[in-house]
Amino acid sequence: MSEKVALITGITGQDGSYLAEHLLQKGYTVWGMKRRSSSFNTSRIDALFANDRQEGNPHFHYFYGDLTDASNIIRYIQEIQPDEIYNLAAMSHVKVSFDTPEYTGNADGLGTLRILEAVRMLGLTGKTKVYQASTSELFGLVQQVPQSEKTPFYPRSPYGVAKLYAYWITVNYREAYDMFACNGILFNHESPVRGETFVTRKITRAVANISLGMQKVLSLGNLDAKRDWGHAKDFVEAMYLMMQQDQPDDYVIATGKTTSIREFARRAFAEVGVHLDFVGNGANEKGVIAAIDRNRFEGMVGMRPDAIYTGQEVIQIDPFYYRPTEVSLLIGDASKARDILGWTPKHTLEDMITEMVENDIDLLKRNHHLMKSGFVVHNELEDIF
Ligand code: NAP
Ligand code: G4F
Repeated sequence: MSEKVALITGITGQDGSYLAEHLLQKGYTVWGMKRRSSSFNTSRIDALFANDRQEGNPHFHYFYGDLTDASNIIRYIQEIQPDEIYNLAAMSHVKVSFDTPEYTGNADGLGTLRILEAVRMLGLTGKTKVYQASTSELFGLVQQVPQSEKTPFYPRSPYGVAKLYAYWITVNYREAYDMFACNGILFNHESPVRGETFVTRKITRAVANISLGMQKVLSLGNLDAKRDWGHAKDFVEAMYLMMQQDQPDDYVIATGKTTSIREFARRAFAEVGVHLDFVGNGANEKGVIAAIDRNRFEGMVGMRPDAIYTGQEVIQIDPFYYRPTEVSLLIGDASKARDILGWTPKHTLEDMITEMVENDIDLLKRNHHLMKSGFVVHNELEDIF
């Protein structure tokens, strides 16, 4: 077993939670950086905390911090003396970055510099390895298909531009100070704990809601965009593998397959036996129920499909969700990661959609049961994004 100490920023996020579990299984001591929040936001890592009700994991610890606070970052890196830092924290929503461009630049761009600089100032360049959560958003208006480590970048959002700075400052610190600093250029990756405001989870939650009669219609933006979607569990393993190499380097992590938002929605509804037709164009396009496989619906949802009917419009376009500049097509070439890290994805998109839909149906049923007992379990204002 390893005796290494890892520090993960973004511990409360999708990737932070999966990576923490992965490293704890490998015997690491894990420290997570958590932002102070006015409400509970640790649901993804609750099982790791020790409290009055459970023992938790004795090798898991957290501290309060923020990527915009250099003094806090320096203090904790000094105290923890990590062998590996995984910088996963970010304002990670592309559309929101158009509304908060300066903050996004500060947290996602300069935040990375603060971590690298802390390692350098503290004299830890020979000890502490740094992983930077880079992104396929760097490719933006793609200059090549598929995209590899050699493809020129062309970011299309304040988020992408901030991550471009973070990418290059990581490369620069590696070259200037001989640090082990690497970029994982990860394509989109999802899971049952994906944030509810990203399109895949927004769709799978809506499939559950609509099936159980708790939502009528799902509003989406650009259905034509295509993404290379993998599973977050596979992708955190790639992060770990990059940090175990003798030499630091940058790697594209992707499945090599691309799917449109429209097709993802079609497959997610098909999981519960609801078959969609898409009619109309642009902002007038609609997803309409063409047929319902009653046996499949009852098998998956656990009740007769009384809440829905053939001809029902379940998807509509709301231009609110369009972005000022869009990334239309992402498809990655991860052959370098396959050849050097021995990494290939284990999950298929089909299995992941099944897992996400099943999870959202279960969650909704549990929450519905709690709500009927008087508990407030979800604030629907979260649906504005
Ligand atoms: P996520 O679920 O949105 O998690 C982001 C994490 O960052 C959360 O823990 C969040 O804390 C934290 N955070 C945000 N701003 C912060 C700040 N100023 N200081 C400290 N912590 C802050 O994102 P994810 O999907 O796990 O992605 C992890 C990383 O990979 C991100 O850097 C993202 O940009 C990048 N990435 C993601 C994908 C993908 O498809 N998932 C692909 C490529 C790259 P709160 O819980 O308090 O909000
Ligand atoms: O799910 P998304 O919001 O993810 P996006 O923009 O690709 O960004 C994610 O992946 C990046 C890696 O490439 C990460 F770096 C980033 O942190 C994040 O995790 O949107 C995917 C696509 C976009 O083209 C968007 O325009 O779906 C389209 N879309 C259509 N309707 C929508 C919606 N996206 C969202 N969030 N909500 C919609 O209603």
